[in-house]
Amino acid sequence: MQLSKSESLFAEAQNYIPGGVNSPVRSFKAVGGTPPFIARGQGAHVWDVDGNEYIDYLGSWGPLVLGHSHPAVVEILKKTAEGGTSFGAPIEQEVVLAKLICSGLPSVDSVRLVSSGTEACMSAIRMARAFTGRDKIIKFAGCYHGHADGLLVKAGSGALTHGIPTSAGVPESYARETLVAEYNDIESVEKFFLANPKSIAAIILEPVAGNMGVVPPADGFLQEIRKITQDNGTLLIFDEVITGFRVGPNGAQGLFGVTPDITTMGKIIGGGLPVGAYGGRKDIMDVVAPLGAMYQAGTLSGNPLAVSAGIITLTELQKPGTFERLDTLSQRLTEGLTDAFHKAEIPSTINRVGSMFTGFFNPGPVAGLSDAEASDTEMYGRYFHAMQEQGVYIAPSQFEAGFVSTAHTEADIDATISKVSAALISLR
Ligand code: KE4
Repeated sequence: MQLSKSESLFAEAQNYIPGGVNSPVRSFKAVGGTPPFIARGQGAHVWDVDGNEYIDYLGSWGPLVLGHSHPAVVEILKKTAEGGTSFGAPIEQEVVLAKLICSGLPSVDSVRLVSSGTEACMSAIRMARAFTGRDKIIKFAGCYHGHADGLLVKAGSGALTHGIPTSAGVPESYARETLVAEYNDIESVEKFFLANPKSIAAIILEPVAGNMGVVPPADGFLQEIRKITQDNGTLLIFDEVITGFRVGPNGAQGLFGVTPDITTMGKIIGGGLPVGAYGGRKDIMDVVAPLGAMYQAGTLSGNPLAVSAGIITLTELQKPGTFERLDTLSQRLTEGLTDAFHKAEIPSTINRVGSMFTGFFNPGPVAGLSDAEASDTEMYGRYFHAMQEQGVYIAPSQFEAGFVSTAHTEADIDATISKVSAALISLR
């Protein structure tokens, strides 16, 4: 793999951008080496500035469920841009996207669009506090809900990757309102309710964890969380920024049959453009300005380009058989990976829900954060680079999810599996 142009660009970037990247996980700090600068993407493939081609399982960290440069997405973006890119005023497409989201997610009577998942989660927490009049929240160690101060406590994703589970710059006064429980451990939640009666505004969680690597909810866990929040007058927030329209047409709440009070979204609903959203029960959403006293605003909220790309993406996903195909392709991939790791006699376990998956360098099971953290991250780093050499682009961290898109073909999957086998041989 020849990366000379990426290397010179990365060197230059570091003169002007912290770490040379606009988001820490992109820096390859966890796996070492130079991040390839991507020149273009098409379908399930990306090319870097040195001309190297990769089969892409990062999918821009989740938004690109249709793959890169989907023709219908490109077409709508061109058409929309010709009419203007932002007005700071209501547009028809906002109503169309809001209706698609409300009809897709059982918990969402009403939805407010914002520009990132961080903004969505930050606003959802503020709304829960405004609605309940309570201050404390419960999150789970290893779950990541963006970088709002009160949520950067024992966070996942890049915070976990770079070993900064509680970020610098977050005042103790903020952090103390955030109680941190253990994913898939209901007793760790119960003790907080016993110690903080009538004080907990909300529980926020990823209904399928993606930011410690993929960790599905244990049987009954989501139902137990739903019950304990109802019993205590606490709101339940599902952070479906990753899982929303990823694990099924009705998100994780549809897949597992548990309806939260509030849902946060992002990624897929913007089709690769900057987007986020929070929505929920009408009585809760009625506290949001201009209706109620909870303030939240945004210059580019409901941006025509993001909204148009989101509409096309959600509409494409509604085509019959789409989620079945994503599941079939993803199963073909993870079965092939399991077989390849087994043949190479490398301890590993693969967690998958729909078209999101993680291969852990860990004999397994990986059912929570402590299991995930016990993975061999040094081996993951070596595997990452071996896969890059083979032309397969995966997350530069053990604590992230991989994604299959509708653009992946059986040929891509089979090629990936043979490339994995070759990569694993090189690790011996
Ligand atoms: P953004 O602010 O990055 O749009 O969304 C924050 C967020 C909220 N909730 C969940 C469940 C998320 O996974 C995310 C962001 N995901 C990370 C990767 N796991 C984004 C990649 C990055 O930070 O560069």
